[in-house]
Amino acid sequence: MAVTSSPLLAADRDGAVLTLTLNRPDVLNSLNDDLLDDLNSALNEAAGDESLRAIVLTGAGRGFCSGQDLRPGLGATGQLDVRGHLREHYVPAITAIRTIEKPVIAAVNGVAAGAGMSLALAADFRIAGESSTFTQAFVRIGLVPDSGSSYFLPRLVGTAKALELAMLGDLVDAEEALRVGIVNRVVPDDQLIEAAAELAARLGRGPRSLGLVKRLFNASHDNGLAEQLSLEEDAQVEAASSEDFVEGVTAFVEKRPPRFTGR
Ligand code: T3D
Repeated sequence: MAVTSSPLLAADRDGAVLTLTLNRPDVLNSLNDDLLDDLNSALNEAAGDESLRAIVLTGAGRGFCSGQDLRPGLGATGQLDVRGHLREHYVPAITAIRTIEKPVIAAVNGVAAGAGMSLALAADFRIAGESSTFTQAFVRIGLVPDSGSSYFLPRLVGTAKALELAMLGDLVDAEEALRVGIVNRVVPDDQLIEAAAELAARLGRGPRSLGLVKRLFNASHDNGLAEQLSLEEDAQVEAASSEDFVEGVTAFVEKRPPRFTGR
């Protein structure tokens, strides 16, 4: 099944891997409502397709994503309906990245600013091109971190560093992003897509339990040990009843590599 492409969001499938490319390169892939809604729809379609087993999110051109499209300005009233806007467009997209039970890799090919950085932080893996940069740009225009940045960032880098990034809004380069734990790895720019595709293909050959790992880790920050142990029980029961568990144990006994199907 093909996931729907749109002029703002290219959806390309290669076997079990779906690559979603934000496609507004002239404005460093800044986010408007249509792009956020297309992203949300594509992820929902992907969630329903059992044969898709990993997702790469990247940007066209020299930027990953520069956050909210600021060009429309504030309009005649000088005010935005920020609450409605976040609820209707940003929250669904960020929630879709976190709740899809398939690994999502952000291949950060340039600047990730404001909500663009939030998109990258919401992913399960971040691979950065060596010239990529990250900024909590919100504060530069008098806003606060949104789209999950205030949730993901302290969990990834600790409160002290997260506050520094959020309050100063400075640009962080890829090496610094790696050092503080924003990204998993940095690769030469011209190898970024290949590196992301390789990781996605590997994850795409993984077992059904990958989605359950994501479910467990999503919950772990908000749970106490007792709740988390109970959630692990539930997830393990589900994993143990998967075809991939049978295949994993059979392959071990037969001393051969497993051939997982994601079921
Ligand atoms: O509405 C709500 O619900 C609130 C939600 C808010 C969420 C947010 O994301 S708030 C944060 C919004 N984003 C920003 O504040 C970042 C703005 N952009 C920048 O600060 C810089 O562009 C960058 C640091 C990202 C990159 O700088 P640089 O020098 O590499 O590129 P540039 O020359 O500034 O940008 C290239 C073009 O993209 C330029 O257009 P031009 O002059 O060639 O026609 C620039 O205007 C455009 N662009 C960059 N970012 C945005 C943008 N156009 C619209 N919106 C943008 N966010």
